[in-house]
Amino acid sequence: MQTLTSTLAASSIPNSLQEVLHVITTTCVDISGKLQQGASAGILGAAGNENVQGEEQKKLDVISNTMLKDTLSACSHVRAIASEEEDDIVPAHTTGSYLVAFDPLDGSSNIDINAMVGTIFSIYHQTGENRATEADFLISGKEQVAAGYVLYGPSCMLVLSCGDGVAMYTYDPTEHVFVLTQDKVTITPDTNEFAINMSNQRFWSQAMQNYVTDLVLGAEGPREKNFNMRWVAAMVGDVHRILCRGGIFIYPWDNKDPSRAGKLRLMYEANPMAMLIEQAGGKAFTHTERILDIEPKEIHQRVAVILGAANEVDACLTY
Ligand code: AFP
Repeated sequence: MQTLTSTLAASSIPNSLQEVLHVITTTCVDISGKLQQGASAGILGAAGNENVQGEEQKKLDVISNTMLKDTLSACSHVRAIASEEEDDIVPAHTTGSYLVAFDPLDGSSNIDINAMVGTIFSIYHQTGENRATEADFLISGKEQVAAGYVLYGPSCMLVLSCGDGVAMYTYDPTEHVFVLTQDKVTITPDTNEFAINMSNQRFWSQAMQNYVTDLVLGAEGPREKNFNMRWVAAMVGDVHRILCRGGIFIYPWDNKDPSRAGKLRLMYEANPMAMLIEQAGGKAFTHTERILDIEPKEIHQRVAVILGAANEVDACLTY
């Protein structure tokens, strides 16, 4: 049996990065435990405050964020963290070599209905010994040394890339280990499945409306094949489905709030997912550029996201 620990130990990944990954994954197992307790522990529902982006925080958003912040800040290899639930970056150790950005609980509207949620993370290497500032985090996604997510579904899964493909691990609660259950994950370039929040259709650009209209026209339309639609309302769930059986996921720009480039956050949603998708042979773009090439301007920046099966992303971009 190959486990996360044994596969990392057999790789050329530096021990320091292995330790950071160990901290993230063991904390996520503890978050999974909290999620399993759910209503019985009185930890469902709203926390009664908003995050920096004006979104209502759930109790479990706050709990997961605190757990990851505490454990990562205690790890000597971590220079600083950035989180969806923190207004500013949190400096840790000036001698640490890694910056970690994370969404502690993606899809938090799913928490109260006992549906899929996950933790998304992105890791950068940094040299020097300065006290970290926000500027240190403003690095394009192609510089990530590792990215992944832990999915809290019927089973708890870790999906990870350290720049050499994508591996999936399933947590075995009896042995307390992540077991390697799929290596070298690949996304087939063609698909007949798309994921988009259709209720926003009237707010999209005309080009995006035309693209989705053609998908929905199916075999009778210009695409000449039928498409199926899925929407988990947690990017982590939609991306996981695409890594398992293909598809395209889109959260486009819309004119509900034209000042926002999109709903999803670049640093701890789009970038780590783009790395996983590209490492699995797919593509990840905004309307105009490759996500991993974007030079971030601030840690909570938003972007439009079009990712998944390579040929379908290309087809979408032609519109
Ligand atoms: P929350 O984590 O705030 O619930 O948002 C989840 C998310 O950022 C992303 O994971 C989903 O794909 C998307 O929002 C869902 O958005 P809709 O509310 O438009 O379905």
